[in-house]
Amino acid sequence: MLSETRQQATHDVVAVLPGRADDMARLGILLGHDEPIVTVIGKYNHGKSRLLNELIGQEAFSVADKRETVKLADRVHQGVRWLDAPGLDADVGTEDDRHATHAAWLHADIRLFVHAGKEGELDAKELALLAELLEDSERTRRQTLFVLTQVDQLASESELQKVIGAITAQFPRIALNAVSSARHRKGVDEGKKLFIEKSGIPQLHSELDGALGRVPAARTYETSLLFTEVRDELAQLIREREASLEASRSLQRQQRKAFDQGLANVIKKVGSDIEVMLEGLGEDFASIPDTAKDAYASTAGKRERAYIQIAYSRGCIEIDSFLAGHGVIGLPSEQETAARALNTVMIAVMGVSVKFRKDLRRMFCTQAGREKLQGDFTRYYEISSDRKELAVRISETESSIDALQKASTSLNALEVMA
Ligand SMILES: Nc1nc2c(ncn2[C@@H]2O[C@H](COP(=O)(O)OP(=O)(O)OP(=O)(O)O)[C@@H](O)[C@H]2O)c(=O)[nH]1
Ligand SMILES: [Mg+2]
Repeated sequence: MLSETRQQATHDVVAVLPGRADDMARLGILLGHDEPIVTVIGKYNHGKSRLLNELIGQEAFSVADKRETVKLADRVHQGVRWLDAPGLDADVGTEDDRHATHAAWLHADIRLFVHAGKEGELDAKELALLAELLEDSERTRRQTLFVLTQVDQLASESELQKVIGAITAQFPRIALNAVSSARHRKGVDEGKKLFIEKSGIPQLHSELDGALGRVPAARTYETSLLFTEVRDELAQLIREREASLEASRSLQRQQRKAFDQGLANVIKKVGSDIEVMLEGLGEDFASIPDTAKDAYASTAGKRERAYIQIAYSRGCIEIDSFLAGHGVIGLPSEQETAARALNTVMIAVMGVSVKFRKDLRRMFCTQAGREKLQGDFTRYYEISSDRKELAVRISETESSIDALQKASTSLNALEVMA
C-alpha cells in the first residue's frame, strides 16, 4: 500500500516538477526504513572496495590493481548496508558507471569520500565533488566522512603530514581519517595489534559508529525536509499559476465586454445612418428593369442600386475597421476559400452585395437583424487568433493547476502514511 502511494506520488510530482525526481526517489528510500546505508565515493583505484572489506571484516567486494568496480554491489553486515560503487572518472567511466554512482548517491546515508594519500592533494574534480557532498550534507544532514587511504604508501610520517596539510588547506572544513587497509589486513592476519591500531581502521570505525548513531535523526530530518520543500514548491507554483489564470480570465472578460459594447454601438450607428439615408431617398426605383438602350445611361434604378450599395459598403467599412481593431481580420484557415479576396469575416457574414432597401433595413434596422450581426461577428471574434491563443493559454493553465493539485494531494497522502 505504501509502495503504491509512493509510486503514485512520485509519478504525480515528477510530472509537474521534473527537477524533483531525485528528491522523490530519495524520499522513497527514506520511507523504506531499511538499515542505514554507507557508501564509498572517489576515484578508481583509490582503495574504496578494499576499505569496505576491512571495515566489515569480509572479502565482500572485489579488489584489483585496475579499474575494478563497475556496478553497485552491496552487503548487509551488522545492521548496516554497505554499498560499493565504481570510481568516479568521467574520462574512463561508462553510462552504467554513472547510473551506479547516481544510485549510490541516492541511497547512502553516510558517504565515505575516499582519496589515496599517495596522490597528494585533491584534483579539481574531487574538490568539486567534495564541495557538492558537503553542501548536500548541510541541506539534508546526510553525512560525509573523508578517508585518506593507502597511507602506508607514503614514505614517512612527515610525508603524510604534508599531504594532510595540503588537503586541509584546500578544504579546511573537513576532518581527515587517515587509514591503511593493507596495514590493517597485516595486523589481523598476523595478530599484530599495533598494526591494527596504526592502520586507522579502528578510529574510522568509531567515527562511523558515531555517524551511524546519528542516521535515524538525520533521516527523520531529511524526510520532513523533502516533504516540506516539495510541498512548498507545489504550493508556490499553484499560487503563481492561479494568479496568472485570474489575470488571463479577467483580460478575457474585459476584452469581450469591450468588443460586445463597441460592436453594438457600431451596428447601431450604421443602422441609424442607413435609416436617415433611406428616408431621404424618396421613391424606390430598384425593381424597374433597365432596357438594352439604358446600358450606358444613368437610370433611376441604377442610381437607387448604387445608393444602396454605397450605404451598405459604408456600413461594412465601419464595422470592418472596428473588427480589425479587435484582431478579427481573416477567416480561420479551415473556412478559407480559394478566392483570397473573399476570405474576410465581413464577406462571410454579410455576403458580397445588397441591392434592395428591404434587405438593408432587415440587416441593420431591425432588432433581429442587429442581433444576428452581433452574434455572427462575435462568433468570429472568439475564433480570431489572439482570442483563441488566450483561450488556449487559459485552458493550459487550468490543466497545469489540476496537475499541480493532483501532485499535492498525492504527496499529502504519502506524508500521512509515512
Ligand atoms: N598498499 C596499499 N594498497 C592498497 C590499499 N588499499 C587498496 N590498495 C590496493 O589498491 C588497488 C585498488 O584497490 P580497490 O579497493 O580495488 O580500489 P577501488 O577504489 O575500489 O577501485 P575501483 O573499484 O576501480 O574504483 C588494489 O590493488 C588494492 O589492493 C592500502 O591501504 N595500501
Ligand atoms: Mg572498487
